[in-house]
Amino acid sequence: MSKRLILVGAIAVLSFGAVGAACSDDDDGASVREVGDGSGTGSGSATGSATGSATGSASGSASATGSAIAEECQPVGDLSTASTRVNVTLDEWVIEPDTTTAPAGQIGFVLDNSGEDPHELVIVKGVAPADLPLDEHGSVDEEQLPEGALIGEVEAFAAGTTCNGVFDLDPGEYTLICNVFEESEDESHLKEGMVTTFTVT
Ligand SMILES: [Cu+2]
Repeated sequence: MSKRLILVGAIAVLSFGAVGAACSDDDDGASVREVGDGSGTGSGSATGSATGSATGSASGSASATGSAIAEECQPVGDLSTASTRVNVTLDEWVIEPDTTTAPAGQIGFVLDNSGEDPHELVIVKGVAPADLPLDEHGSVDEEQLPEGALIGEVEAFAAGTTCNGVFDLDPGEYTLICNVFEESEDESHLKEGMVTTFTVT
């Protein structure tokens, strides 16, 4: 009984302290304005808006750098519809399919990023590795590829995870590329060696 009374007393003191703090904040007009300017919204929702803007800027920078930052697997198509599966290991600095040929159709690329960086898979048709148009960083300038050559891609996903993409491929010669460019390290994954050829029969 006496314990409970003490607890109630403590809570009363705490609440009083909180109210006191809030009042003194209100009195301090300068600091209240500063919080408001910083978050752009009311100080009452400071936690909510902090989380929201963190998520927003993460996806924003991902698209700005051409997918180099996105790490969540974004599968392309439905792997269960693939007529053939090709397992591909992505690592520093290789792209290693478990086969270099596959029959035309819905080819499912099952990607295993066993490296330490995010990697991606870009599929280009009819342009040999030596003929790829490069930008100033040594990455493929996707806009400069011949029309129709860019078949598709599985965006960069995190190290130690898997992802997949299904692409309807006609017979022909294909080039598989990781076109990630890490600005902080000035490192083009293609230039480091993440490119290989693949034949569809
Ligand atoms: Cu890569």
